[in-house]
Amino acid sequence: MATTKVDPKLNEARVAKAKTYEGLTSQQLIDAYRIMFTSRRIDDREILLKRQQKIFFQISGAGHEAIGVAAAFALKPSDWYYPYYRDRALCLALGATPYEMLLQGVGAADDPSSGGRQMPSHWAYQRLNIVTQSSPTGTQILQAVGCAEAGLYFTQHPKTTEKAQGDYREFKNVHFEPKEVTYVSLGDGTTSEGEFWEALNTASNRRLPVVFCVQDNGYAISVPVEVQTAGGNISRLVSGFPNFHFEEVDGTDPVLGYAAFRRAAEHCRAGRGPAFIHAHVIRPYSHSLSDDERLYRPDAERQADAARDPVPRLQMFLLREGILDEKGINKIEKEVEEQLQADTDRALEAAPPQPESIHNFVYSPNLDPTSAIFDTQPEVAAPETAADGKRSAAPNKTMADLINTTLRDEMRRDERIIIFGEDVADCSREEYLKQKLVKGKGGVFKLTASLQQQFGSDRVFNSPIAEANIVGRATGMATRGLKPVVEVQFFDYIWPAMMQLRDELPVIRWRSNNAFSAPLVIRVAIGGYLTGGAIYHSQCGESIFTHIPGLRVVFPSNALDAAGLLRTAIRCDDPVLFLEHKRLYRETFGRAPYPGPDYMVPFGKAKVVQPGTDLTVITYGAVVPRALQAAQKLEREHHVSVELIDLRCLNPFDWEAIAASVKKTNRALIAYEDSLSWGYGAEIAARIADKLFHHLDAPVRRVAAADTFVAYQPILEDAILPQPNDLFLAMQELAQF
Ligand SMILES: Cc1ncc(C[n+]2csc(CCOP(=O)(O)OP(=O)(O)O)c2C)c(N)n1
Ligand SMILES: [Mg+2]
Repeated sequence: MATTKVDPKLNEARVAKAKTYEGLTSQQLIDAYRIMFTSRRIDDREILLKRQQKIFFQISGAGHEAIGVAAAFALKPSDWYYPYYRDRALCLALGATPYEMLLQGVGAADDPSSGGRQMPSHWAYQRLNIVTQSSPTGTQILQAVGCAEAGLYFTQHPKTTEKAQGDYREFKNVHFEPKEVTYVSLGDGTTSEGEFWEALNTASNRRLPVVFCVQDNGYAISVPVEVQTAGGNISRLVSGFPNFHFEEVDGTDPVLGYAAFRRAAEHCRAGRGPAFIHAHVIRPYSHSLSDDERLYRPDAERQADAARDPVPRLQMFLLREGILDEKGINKIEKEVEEQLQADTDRALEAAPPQPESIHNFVYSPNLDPTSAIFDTQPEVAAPETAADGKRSAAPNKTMADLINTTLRDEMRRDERIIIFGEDVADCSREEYLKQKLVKGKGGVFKLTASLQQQFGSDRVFNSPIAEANIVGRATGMATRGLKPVVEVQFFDYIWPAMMQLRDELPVIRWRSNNAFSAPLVIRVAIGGYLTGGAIYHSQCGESIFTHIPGLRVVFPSNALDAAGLLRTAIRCDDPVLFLEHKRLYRETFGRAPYPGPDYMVPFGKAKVVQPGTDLTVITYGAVVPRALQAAQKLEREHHVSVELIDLRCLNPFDWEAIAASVKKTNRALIAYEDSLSWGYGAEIAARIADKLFHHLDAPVRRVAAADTFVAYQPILEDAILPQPNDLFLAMQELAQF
């Protein structure tokens, strides 16, 4: 409301004395009118500019103005906002300017929401706590839940908001307000998305201070509400969620909307739980400029809507109540028009972004996880003294042990770290632990064992079985400055989170031009060779994620690398997908002594597992020990010297190590566990063929799984996944080429 210009003279002359409307003063209603009228006229102006081809897209907030202004007036600037594209009036009321909105329309470098990267009406204003939004319907809702959880966490752990040196915290400013509320809005059609229900479930269960605002204009593009929503009314369907405050309101009336939001905010701030405001609004300008609603809505229906248009309605109200006369209205409208003309002229002159800037902010510009600060040596482990006084070498730990220890060390070091996921807690019913009735679980693979008992149930807890819920909430938390290290129980079940993983988490920094970021870690148990794992417990598929810019992807093959890379993942400033091969968790291969609490391996640095001169094998994960076995056999039986490279990190990957090796051996084989076609090795093979053609004495070869699924029967599994003998034969053939 800070930017709303109000003429003081107008004020004195026109404002009716102390009368208020559900707590709104006459002056606030005048302000509301100015904002709503401005909002509508920006839409009109953008439509004109689009027709003149001066901007490239338009999405209007027409018909939704009143509820947006009501929300902004009832909530606080220190609250958090996850709006959707119809929330133009909300953003104006919170302090965004028409000029800023027009900058996004023209795609200007100075567009504060995205620097010309996002369509108009994709709001993001860092200074106003308006968090970057995207285009997929509904992805904002779980993030808003995570945002609210972060606010509560900061309230309970205020010290965590302090800056710290040497990791992501150096660059992540945290601010919060006790009793803050998170606003999230969506359309009626968007309530059909599963993530909407996942968000309500968690907000309800954890009594989170989230105000859900469904702006129901009766349509989702051309699909009417009764087709989207069973029974045609979302309020009825959600009414069973406990701890909620519910409101169903005429969203074209700012006074009623304001009262509803006031009650909702009070409920949230009192810690009673979330609120749900179902606001009935209208959509007078079709879905977008690409849509003509006359194709599916008859005139009579459209006219009935028009009769409820919030802008003329508020104008009539002000006149009827004697708050403003015609002159007063005209004055406001004239001022708005003049300002908008000036803003438009200025926005049309604004410089576009530089083409060279396209790679800026795909990753953090502040902290480079490939750099030397993430390159430390393992501490030399002290030998153990046995009961008889004899000293022996420090015990070798499994990958599972060292991942657990790394999580423990980092949680001790950084109180912003929280862990959640399916079954990761020791025991959700804390009293069983306290009474020592149970030992605790700590993950289906026990990787998080006893962390809840050590760090408390607000830092380590179970999530519902809902992978989008895990990733979406974590994204909201990380946006606020927490460091979620969440677990997806099996790679095979990561897919419900795919919208968050492709369209949200890795894109947040880039699309907001570095105004927002969400560095977090997702640990995922991956891979086969399980003898009975079958289709749904054996999948790989890492290339699907290395294909996503903005997401770091790590895949260690041994205990020491897992510890070092996980620590880098946690301390770094980017989102990281940390892939843990289930078969390697407790393998004898690659065990190592505890490397100390600061051991780190930088991203994008391969490890030469075995140096060689005749042939380069590039691999990672569970294929590393298999390739090593094959290489050793080849050396023994045929005196072929294989250089074996373990990539360890897949994005970024160590091209220098590959190039140096292939230049030396002139032969390259890429081996990976995923099915052959379009797999991770395809990219490496293409690069070698492209960049090292003149160094090659043989074609680039690949060994990978068959292009089918992983079967249950071990005979089939063996035939499907790459085995040491397959690797041996391929190496032998390539060496002989
Ligand atoms: C996940 C997803 N599916 C489809 C779309 C295309 N789309 C954009 S808006 C929209 C309709 C949304 O309707 P509603 O939630 O009622 O919001 P309204 O536009 O009516 O305000 C659709 C289908 C999208 N953006 N995201
Ligand atoms: Mg709708």
